[in-house]
Amino acid sequence: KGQSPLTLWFTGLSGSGKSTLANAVEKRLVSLGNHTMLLDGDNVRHGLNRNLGFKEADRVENIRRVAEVSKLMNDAGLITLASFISPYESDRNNAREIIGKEFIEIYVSTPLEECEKRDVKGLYKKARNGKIPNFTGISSPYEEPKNPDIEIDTSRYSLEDATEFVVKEIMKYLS
Ligand code: GGZ
Repeated sequence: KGQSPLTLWFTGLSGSGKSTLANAVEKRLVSLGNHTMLLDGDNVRHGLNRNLGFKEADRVENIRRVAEVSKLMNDAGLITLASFISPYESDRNNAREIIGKEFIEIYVSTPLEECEKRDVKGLYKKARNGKIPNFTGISSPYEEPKNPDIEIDTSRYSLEDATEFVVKEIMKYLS
């Protein structure tokens, strides 16, 4: 299948496996000959969005800017993979409005219990101890997508199988 611009929008809790999955999906898409751009907190919150934190208004602006950048990347012909908690339904809807029909919502639905058990960076522990305010799932809301285009719970599959599943679903949107 040939190149057609898309924005693959990964939403889910911290530690749900969004970025790991987005990275693996990106590798597969590149090996199939696609040109991609991956956006996540690591490359966006340290640069473009370094002035934003985790209050509601900052998250709203974070997602708005990422949606606008995703749109620009799509206009350049790239497949964008955007991996952000994006906890508010209204912001994801707004991203869909900005990006248009290229927007594909991928809900990484790994349960909070599992994310907290993984606690890869020790952030949940700090949040429980009150050391990180407004932490998603603990002291800040996560509004579950009601009708995602793709849903995957990474606690139930190997990374390989999860990647395979998501890539197969994405193929339906590639011309
Ligand atoms: C949620 C936080 C917070 C708070 C720091 N709440 O697991 P991580 O570390 O690597 O991913 C999380 C990342 C979330 O940034 P996003 O840009 O995806 O968030 S949003 O879409 O809501 O704007 C986590 C870290 O930042 N982190 N403080 N309070 N996650």
